[in-house]
Amino acid sequence: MSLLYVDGFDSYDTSAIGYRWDTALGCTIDNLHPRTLGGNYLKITDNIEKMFQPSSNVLVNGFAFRIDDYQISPNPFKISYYDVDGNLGVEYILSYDSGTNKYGFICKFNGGVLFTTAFTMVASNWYFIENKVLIDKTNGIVIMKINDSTEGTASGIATVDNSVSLESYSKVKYTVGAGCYELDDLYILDNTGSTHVDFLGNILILALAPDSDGTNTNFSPNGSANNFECVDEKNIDGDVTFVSSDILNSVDTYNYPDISNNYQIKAVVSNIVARKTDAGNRAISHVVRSGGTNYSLDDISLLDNYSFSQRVWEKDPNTLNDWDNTGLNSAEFGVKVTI
Ligand SMILES: [Ca+2]
Ligand SMILES: [Ca+2]
Ligand SMILES: [Ca+2]
Repeated sequence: MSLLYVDGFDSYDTSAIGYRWDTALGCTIDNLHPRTLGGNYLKITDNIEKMFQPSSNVLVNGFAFRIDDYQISPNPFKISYYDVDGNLGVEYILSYDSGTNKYGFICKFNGGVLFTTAFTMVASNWYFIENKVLIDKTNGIVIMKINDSTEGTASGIATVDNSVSLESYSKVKYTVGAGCYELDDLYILDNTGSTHVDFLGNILILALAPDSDGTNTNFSPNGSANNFECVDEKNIDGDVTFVSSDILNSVDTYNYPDISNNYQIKAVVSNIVARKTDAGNRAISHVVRSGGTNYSLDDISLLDNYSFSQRVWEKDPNTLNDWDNTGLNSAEFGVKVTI
């Protein structure tokens, strides 16, 4: 694993935030202040948490950030990490400089200030914030970038509680103490694997929904005539429209709209919401069809209730190279019954 989670907030509505995030209070999917393409973003007035399975002691988190309504408070907006035992790790706290009317971040661990960034941000503008932590009891490193420029760094420091069982973080929390803040184009990665092991830089996340049935239609459509019409809605509709199968190795794949610009594609991500109705264990895998071959990933055991899974294809499995427009535009994505 390298990319642990990505979210452009364009493929679901406020009602589905709970599928993707572990807790969310005072959060909505909003589009009043679009950053650029993919204009929906997450608006936070309270807090939101994401848990993940760490595979290393390096964590990088990036997201577009807009200060919509700043209010003076000890912690108006902060990014907090938690280690695998639940102890608070490094925090980045938004701060305001009244002399220049600009904003920056203060990086803290265990009450001590590790660094203060340059104060470069103004309210109502989008910025791309990235922070990296090397998680270590004595030799940790913290770095923060704003719009690809390193604005704060510290090293040779503790970034994890001395008693922690494993030097890794497993949760990030964004908390608003006062005001309103907006996030978009968010990624979280560790440094395992060989593709994305460090800052991605200022990225954009595009959302695509299925627009026709692909090569594989082994599943049965329920609630709409065609398979893709059962899984193309933004507002996840539960048992109203869905595709289903109880046959091992059934595959459904869908076509997606072509992207016209010549983007440099860092990864392609597929998102599935699924459940089982069997009493026993049933599992699915995410599938991509590229170059005429179906490729599937790990088995994901299903629950009785709908649950969300996201898988990342950092390379085109057909070429083993970075995705290009041609490969992506002809690829199909879908689902397979594996248990
Ligand atoms: Ca977006
Ligand atoms: Ca549906
Ligand atoms: Ca296509």
